[in-house]
Amino acid sequence: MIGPRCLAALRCGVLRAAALATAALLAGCWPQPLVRRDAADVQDAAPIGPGDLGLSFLALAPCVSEVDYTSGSTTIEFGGSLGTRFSPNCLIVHTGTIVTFSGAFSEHPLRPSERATGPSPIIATSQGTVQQFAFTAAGFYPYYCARHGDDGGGGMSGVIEVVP
Ligand SMILES: [Cu+2]
Repeated sequence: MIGPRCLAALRCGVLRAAALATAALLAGCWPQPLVRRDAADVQDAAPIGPGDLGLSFLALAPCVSEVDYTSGSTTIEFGGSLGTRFSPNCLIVHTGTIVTFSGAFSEHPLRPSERATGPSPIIATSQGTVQQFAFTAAGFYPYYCARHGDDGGGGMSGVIEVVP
């Protein structure tokens, strides 16, 4: 005997599967997970690892390889003795992490990149020396210095990768 709730769940599951299959076919990449891709990413589309929710690695300049990313510290320092760079500039964190940017924003105005995979928690900052942003959604969040970098990942720039 199948109850109405079970039937609804089955129908939902079937619809979801059909939608995923259709989207995958449209993307021309069945049966790989659905991800936003660019040309560089095709060469490196390996999954992040166990527990990831279908989010595959996305090569975004200047962090074009998985080995570019460092974990551990959640503070990104810049300017001063570091010069015109962020350290680390390619940082991987789990969802729910608060990342701290530390340096002179007046000399290195921080900007979120348009290339982010979703709404970026990074807010344009041009004053002060410490700013914190909470990353609640998995994805890739590039950023750059408006004076020494650019939105394409050139110069003083970086990416924060957020995994579940
Ligand atoms: Cu700068």
